[in-house]
Formats: sequence, C-alpha cells, structure tokens
Amino acid sequence: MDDFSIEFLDDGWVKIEMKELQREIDESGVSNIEEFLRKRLERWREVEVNIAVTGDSGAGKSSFINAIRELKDDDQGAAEVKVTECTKVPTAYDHPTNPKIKFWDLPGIGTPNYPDLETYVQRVELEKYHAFLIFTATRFTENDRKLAVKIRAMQKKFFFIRTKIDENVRAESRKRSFDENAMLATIRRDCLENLGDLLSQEEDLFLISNHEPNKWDFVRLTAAILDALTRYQRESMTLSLGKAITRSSTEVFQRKVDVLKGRILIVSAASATAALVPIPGLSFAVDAALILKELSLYRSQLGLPEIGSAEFTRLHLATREKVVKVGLTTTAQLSGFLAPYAAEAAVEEVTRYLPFIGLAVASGMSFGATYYALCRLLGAVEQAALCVLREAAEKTAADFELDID
Ligand SMILES: Nc1nc2c(ncn2[C@@H]2O[C@H](COP(=O)(O)OP(=O)(O)O)[C@@H](O)[C@H]2O)c(=O)[nH]1
Ligand SMILES: [Mg+2]
Repeated sequence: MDDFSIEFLDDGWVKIEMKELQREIDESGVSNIEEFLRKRLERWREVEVNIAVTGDSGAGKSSFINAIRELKDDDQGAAEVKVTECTKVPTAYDHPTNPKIKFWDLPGIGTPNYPDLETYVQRVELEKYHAFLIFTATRFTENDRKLAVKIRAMQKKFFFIRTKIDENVRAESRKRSFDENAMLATIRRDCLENLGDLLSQEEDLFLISNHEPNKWDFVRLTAAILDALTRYQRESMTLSLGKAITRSSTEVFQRKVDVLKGRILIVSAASATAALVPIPGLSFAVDAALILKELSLYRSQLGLPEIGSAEFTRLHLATREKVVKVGLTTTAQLSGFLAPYAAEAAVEEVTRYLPFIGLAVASGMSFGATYYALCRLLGAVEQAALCVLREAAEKTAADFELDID
C-alpha cells in the first residue's frame, strides 16, 4: 500500500500522510509502533522485484543483466554471454546487493521450446514480472511486437531497447562527415517506424551500449525501470543500485538522496519510540545505534570511500576532512555531533514537527533532535560525496589528457 507519503516542502516543513501508521495505531495500539517503524526501515530489503528481459538471441540480454548488476561477464554469478546462445527456460539472476531483485533472462519466442506466442504466454508466467525489457541489436521482430501487445493488455510496463550503439558509433566515426547525434536520431527513427504505434511515448525506446553504461540512454533506462515500479519496489531497487551507476549519474545519485531523505522521519520516529537510554553529555535520549546505522547507510549509498582506504588517501585534504566529519561510528562521536542540536534550535524543531507524529512519539525531545541531526548528517554526507565525485571526474579528465598527449 502506498499510503505512507512524505513530502518535503520548500519552507523546510514536512507534510506527512500517515494513513498506514494511523491504521497500525488503530489496529494494534501504540505498543506496536516501534516494531512497525523498524520493519518499515528494513522493508526495502524484502520487497520482491522481477524484471523480465527478452528479445532475440544475441541481442545483448545477458550482457545487460550483467551491466545493470555491475558484474563483469566472467564474474561469479554473471549471466553467460555468448554469440550463439539460446536460453531454454526462464533463468533468474539476483542483484548482487539484494537477492530479492531478480532479472529474468527469458527464452525468445520462436525458439524450439516456445515456437509461438501462445505457447510462450502459456509457459512463461508473464503475471509475475513487474516490468518487461524487450531487446534487439538490429530490428524488433514481429514476435517482439506481439509480446508487447500482450503485456500492454495486462497493463504492465514494457520498454524497447536497441543495444550495441557503441558499434554503430565506431563504424560511423570512420566516415569523414561523422555526426553522432544525427546517427542516433536515424537509429531512433528507424526503431520507432519498426514499432509502429506500439509505444505510448517515444521515451520508452532506449538506445544503449551494455559495454558503456555511462553513455547514451543506459542511465535513462535505469531511471525508467525504477519509475515503472511501485513505491517500495522503487525504494528497494534505488538503494540496491551499485557504486558505478551512482557515480556516473547525478540522476541516480539524487534519487538515492531522495530515498534516504524519505526515511529520516521514520528513523526519527523509531528512535523516539525506542526504550530510551540517555546518552552522557546530551540532555535528551536517542537511539544511537539506529542513527549510526542509518548514517552508515548514507555513506555506503552515496559512495563515500572507507576512511584509510587507498581511494580515501588519494583525496584532497579538504575532501578527506569532509569524509572524516561524517565518519562517526561510536555513541561518543555521535554525542559530540548532536550536542549543538540539543540547544534551543532543536527544541523549536520539536514543537514544529511534533503535531505531525501525534500519538506515536513518547519522547518529543528525541524525535526533533534526531530529525534535525539526520537532516544535517545526510546533507554533510551528500556534500562530501559530491566532492569525492568531482575529484574522480577531474582525475579521469586529467588521465584522458595524459593519454592524448
Ligand atoms: N559492442 C557491443 N556488444 C555487445 C553489446 N551487448 C552485447 N554484446 C555482445 O553481443 C554478443 C551477444 O550478447 P549476449 O549478451 O550473450 O546476448 P543474448 O543472447 O541476448 O543474451 C556477445 O558477444 C556480447 O559481448 C553492446 O551493447 N555492445
Ligand atoms: Mg543470453
């Protein structure tokens, strides 16, 4: 149910639709709120997502399944990439960071086990997939189109994907009059013609290379898959996307920040409803372990290097300082960070946010302070991560210049 919505307004206020929480209060009484909130925070690890990947043999299905999972073709758990391979039964490939997210390599229609669409629909349980990706390296087939019609009738989302754009670019670039954008526009137009009126919007066609996921429409496709899912699935898949995709795309980075922001309220409420043990040096109690765990999630999600790692050591001093500042791991360190918020500002925050959470909060003091502190911590991790990203980009540019010298 998507009725637990949190909206951040421009003036710093939070608008919360807490129907889900309210129902929990009504049904189970206040005593279960803490457990409910804690489960809610872990839910992204439990939601199932099944993405169907289909299309002709050789279209690049297995390569895509590896690319989106950030696996090399010869890594353990990678889908087998072959020039003449023929998938016989639907095969699931787990996301490495979240086994509940599965990419399904579906056998092509017209292969021996599935000679036609009718047999295909009977044997492949189309119902269980949440989104369909239909691949080609050349032209979409009659079967691809028929399948899309079927999927549309089931009111499920499908995308058409034209792979191996890198090969087109490489071939075309040998010409004297090379114009990449014009070439892409031609491929796009040909595909659209090929698909007729199947697409409700042209944006549902993607030109990608599985070998260069930071180029062309690969990131846009990643975002479109996220948008085709329900809220909890989207949250789950967003947080499961790996470091390389996050780093090569400001869009994915921003989506991660937004999902993490959306959790702050729940973390704060969970902290406030916990059986509280005051922390020395603070005038209020928070669930330090919960906050530190959330902070650790911020760091890993936004791609901060471990303090002391080789990547960390290579950073500029100013960036290292930013990374260290949010590297809190102990209650004492957290206490130091939170102390300023125990002052008047935090109290004021409490009076602002408390009405929204109503009955759920036993101890108002810890809710406001936790909320405020987590906003600050997430903001600080985001800033540090952007510095790390900028340095990585500068370094790549410098290496590139060295190469062409
Ligand atoms: N250049 C290029 N080659 C690709 C791309 N995607 C797949 N391939 C190659 O095409 C061949 C078939 O790929 P595979 O992923 O096994 O296709 P599948 O049969 O649809 O699973 C392999 O040699 C891949 O390395 C791509 O985007 N660009
Ligand atoms: Mg394959």
